[in-house]
Amino acid sequence: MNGKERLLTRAIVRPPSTNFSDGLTSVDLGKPDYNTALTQHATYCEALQSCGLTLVSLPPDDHHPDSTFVEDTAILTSRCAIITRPGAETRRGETGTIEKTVSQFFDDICWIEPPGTLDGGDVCEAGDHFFIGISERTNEAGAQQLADMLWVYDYKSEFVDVRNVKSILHLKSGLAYLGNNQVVVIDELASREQFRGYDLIKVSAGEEYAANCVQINELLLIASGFPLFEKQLRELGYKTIPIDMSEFQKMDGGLSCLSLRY
Ligand code: CIR
Repeated sequence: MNGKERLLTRAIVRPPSTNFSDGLTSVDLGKPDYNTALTQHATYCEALQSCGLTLVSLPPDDHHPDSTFVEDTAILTSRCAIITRPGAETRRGETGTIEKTVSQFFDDICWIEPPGTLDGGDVCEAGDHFFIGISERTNEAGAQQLADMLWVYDYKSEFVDVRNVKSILHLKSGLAYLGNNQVVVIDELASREQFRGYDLIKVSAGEEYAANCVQINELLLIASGFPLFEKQLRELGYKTIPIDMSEFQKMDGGLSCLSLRY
């Protein structure tokens, strides 16, 4: 299933703004430290570069405290780009700069329109197939619009309703596609029929946050501090780069949210 993995060459990133700690969060892990977040973001950017990516770094946006989580604002495929309409109203204004940046690199751009809402964190690309999460942020109209757009570009997609999985904000908070038919999943998603036919790498209890990992070319970015998961991946032959994500975790963010890769 879905053998082809695309070579990634670029990533859009945006460092956290000074008011980063005013962003949305549903977890009770305390207030993030801004300077530590900046350092962690810089380390993340170095890791992307070590995977062979050229960075397009946008200036911090103080009008939008969640704007460092660029992944939610667009879906970048090898055939087209889709500018999202984020589910949280406070995040809608983030897409303007992203659209300008994306239009420098993509000829084919589509937009999610009202009443649809869609966050990039709910979209998991698995070769020519996309899993689209329906969540508190992505509604059915948004998911359907995206599925229709992807179909035009010869991609297949299927919905995964995660509204009853309270431990995750987005689909990709609990799911990652690593290529070669291998999917990382949290327990609560492991028995979903959409993932039948894939080789599942199940994240151990207590390490659920680690499910949001990112395969970039030959390397796999993972959150540090999850030894069971890291061991599991190493044994499967993955070359991992662990990154401290503590300050972003406090704001409900994971590794994938901090970049748009293409
Ligand atoms: C939010 O609640 O929108 C941000 N604080 C976190 C977004 C994380 N994005 C992602 O998982 N793709």
